[in-house]
Amino acid sequence: MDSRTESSEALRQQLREIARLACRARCIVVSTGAGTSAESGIPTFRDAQTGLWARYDPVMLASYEGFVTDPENVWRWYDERRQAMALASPNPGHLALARWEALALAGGQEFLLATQNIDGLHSRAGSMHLLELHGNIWFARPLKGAYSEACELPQCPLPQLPPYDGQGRLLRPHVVWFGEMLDNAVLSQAMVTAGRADLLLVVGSSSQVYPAAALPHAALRKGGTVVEINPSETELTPHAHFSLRGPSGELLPQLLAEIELLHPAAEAAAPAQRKGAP
Ligand code: BJW
Repeated sequence: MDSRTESSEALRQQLREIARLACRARCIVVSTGAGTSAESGIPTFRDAQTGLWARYDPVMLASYEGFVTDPENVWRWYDERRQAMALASPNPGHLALARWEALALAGGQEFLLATQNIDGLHSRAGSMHLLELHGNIWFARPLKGAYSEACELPQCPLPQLPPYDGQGRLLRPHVVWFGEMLDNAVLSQAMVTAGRADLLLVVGSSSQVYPAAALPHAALRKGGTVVEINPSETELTPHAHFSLRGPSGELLPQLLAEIELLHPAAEAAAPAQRKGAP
């Protein structure tokens, strides 16, 4: 066996083992970051050269202080990103997560997807039990308003920068900037569910930004199994039980294929697909 065959066999064995755990788990949590959308053409933040923070200053563009200094500049950046995201489509990784969730729910398992992404691609892929920890770029809220005042802002590009609401209040993107608290209800649901997860996957995140990066540790403290999917090592790698090295648009469909071979709900959900399975 050459080393490439050996490593692809090792990967297959890991995927099988994770699939076994996925079928036995009562509660599954998947936590995604920017890398999950990379294969949809949306740049990550911290990747050298291609990451947004290699080209833009996060203090000017992703902080409350930057926004109040120059709301038009910040909105221009978000409007450009909205235009790029509007052209993007969910990739095979997003679709595999949505299909896995459907199987898990059909089998009576609890399944939660907690994403740091603001691009809306998980819901476009069909994910239902979804928490958007850092908000959603397709929504806006008054600068001095609560999270609950967020409303959809579908026009793209925006006709006026910065946008105002019907009462003349300056709107801000419905996202979470550095130094801002996450929506308390959203964060506590994510933390509590992670704490009871038998299996937690972290996909496409550098695991540097808190509190999202704390989710796998909540699972680890209660004895949950943690799996990382990422082409590179991250701060989570030393703590994860499994680290699968590669793009999520390839590895998540491979994992789903292994789950579909074992999952009791797969037969009912897709009998035609299973007939061809080895
Ligand atoms: C692939 C792939 C492929 C590539 N397949 N994978 C000092 C000062 C101020 C604050 C702090 C401080 N120290 C700590 C803090 C707290 C701070 C924090 O964690 N900072 C760290 C950076 C040090 N956190 C906060 O401020 C949070 N709030 C908070 O803690 O409130 C309490 C508080 C209140 C007051 C004061 C202090 C604390 C809020 C964090 C909000 C983050 N916001 C952003 C912008 C969102 C809006 C927007 O998009 O414009 O969220 S920043 C950015 O980072 C974005 C992301 O969601 C987030 C995480 O990034 P992610 O998803 O991990 O992406 P990358 O690029 O880092 O990694 C991509 C990965 O994908 C890489 O590993 C690749 O290898 C991989 N990859 N291709 C799979 N095909």
